[in-house]
Amino acid sequence: MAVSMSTGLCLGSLRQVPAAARPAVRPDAVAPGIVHLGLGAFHRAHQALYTEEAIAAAGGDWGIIGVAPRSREILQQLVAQDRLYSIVTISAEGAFPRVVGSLRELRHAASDPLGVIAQIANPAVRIVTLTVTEKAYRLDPGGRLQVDDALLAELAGTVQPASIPGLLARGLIARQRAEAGPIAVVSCDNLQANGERLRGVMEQAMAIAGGTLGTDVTFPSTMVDRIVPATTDQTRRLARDGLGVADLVPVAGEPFRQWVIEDRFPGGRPAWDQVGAVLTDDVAPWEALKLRILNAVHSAIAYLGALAGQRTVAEALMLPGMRAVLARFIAQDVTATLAPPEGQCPIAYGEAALDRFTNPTIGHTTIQIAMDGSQKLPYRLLGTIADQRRAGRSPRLAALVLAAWMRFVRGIADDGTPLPLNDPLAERIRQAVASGPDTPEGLADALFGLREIFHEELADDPVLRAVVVEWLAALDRHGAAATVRGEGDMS
Ligand code: CS2
Repeated sequence: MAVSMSTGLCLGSLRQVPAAARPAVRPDAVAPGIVHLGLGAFHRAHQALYTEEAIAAAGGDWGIIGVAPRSREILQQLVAQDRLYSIVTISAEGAFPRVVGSLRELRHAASDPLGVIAQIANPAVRIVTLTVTEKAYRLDPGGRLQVDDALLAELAGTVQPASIPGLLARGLIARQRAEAGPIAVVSCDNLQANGERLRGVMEQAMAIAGGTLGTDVTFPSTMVDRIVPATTDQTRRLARDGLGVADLVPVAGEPFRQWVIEDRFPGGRPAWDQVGAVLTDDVAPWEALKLRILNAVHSAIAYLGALAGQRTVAEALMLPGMRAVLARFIAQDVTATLAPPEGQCPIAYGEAALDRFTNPTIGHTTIQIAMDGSQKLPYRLLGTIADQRRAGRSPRLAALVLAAWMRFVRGIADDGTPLPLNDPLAERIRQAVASGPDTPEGLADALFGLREIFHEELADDPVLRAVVVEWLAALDRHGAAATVRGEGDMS
């Protein structure tokens, strides 16, 4: 049967989708059990998929109530598709879309915060998961919640909550009042000790809101991993070609995926362990391995690559010397700071991550990864640098990555093209950069002075400053490509 180009993905058109690409469960067939905050591509390519497969494998009322904090567009498109969307798995073998059916309901926090609060307080809901990115946790470098007037008003209940701590605090208080039972609140963001940090944020937020965290609320830590580039027209084309119907909101992902979860779910959980997730009692070594190797290398490629005019991660990795420099960064600077999970070798893990990054079909852009550096680098890079400095060593290549970020936020690529600064601290960073002379020393002093990013320990470290200034001078004189090539030759 010829399929008209205008047929859109929805329950009614599933018959036209090849059997292997149909959802493992139907969104209307599963009762809700999870509220998820943050409906971005990563959640849809990761936890929503694991959850769908877990329901298909072992049952359970674990349908997801997906909450978009701000963007209404994604909600409208998902509603139009009966909450169905596809994941296009992309590799050298081709692009394979599959429709996912675990989104049971959808909510928009910005226009309906009370609806979200009511769902957090719903006894049927026993898990809240989050993919809201680092900045939504509002942590300062000391790990404290940064409270401003707007958040105070949200927590005092004088305005409707818009922030994640505000929504969660009001939701958990409503849940206590409703005696709705135990719940696990699970951060799936790239923060070291993400569970503990979220607990810390919520303890402070609840105290301000006049509540306390009950013992029936747990905050399991997790390590999540899958490369999910931004959806493009090409993703939509691939989805339509494979499905035979048009999906307006597909997500693309690499074949690899990993989820390590601390197993503390007082209200139960989906059988994620039956579909490849690792349930354990200690996630910290996994988080450190991933953040300090995979994510740090990703950021290194993003900043050095963007300075050198490279559009994608795979292209940037082809720069002569790049892979050698990154392998040395892992071996010389990162490995000594890790206590890896049993059976894991950081060097081999790093090689596998670099192999994943070379997948040319993924098209992950350097600019996408470069965003929010002020929020990402503390977890990915500054911990490594601080540990190395405490041990009396000078982590040379980690300092190169830091210098590359500093050059990047200066806003000009090596060929003179402007670089976008997409960061919650963009204004502060711009002011700092403009406040000093445009020299390696001036740039280093201006940016190390940002106490929102750098602890005193690093900001006032003359050894670190000297090596960063040296790299800034090299990047200034030779550009990123030649600096990397020169350093790579030394391998
Ligand atoms: C990336 C991550 O955008 C970024 O900062 O480093 O999103 C990365 O792709 C994922 O963490 C991989 O699991």
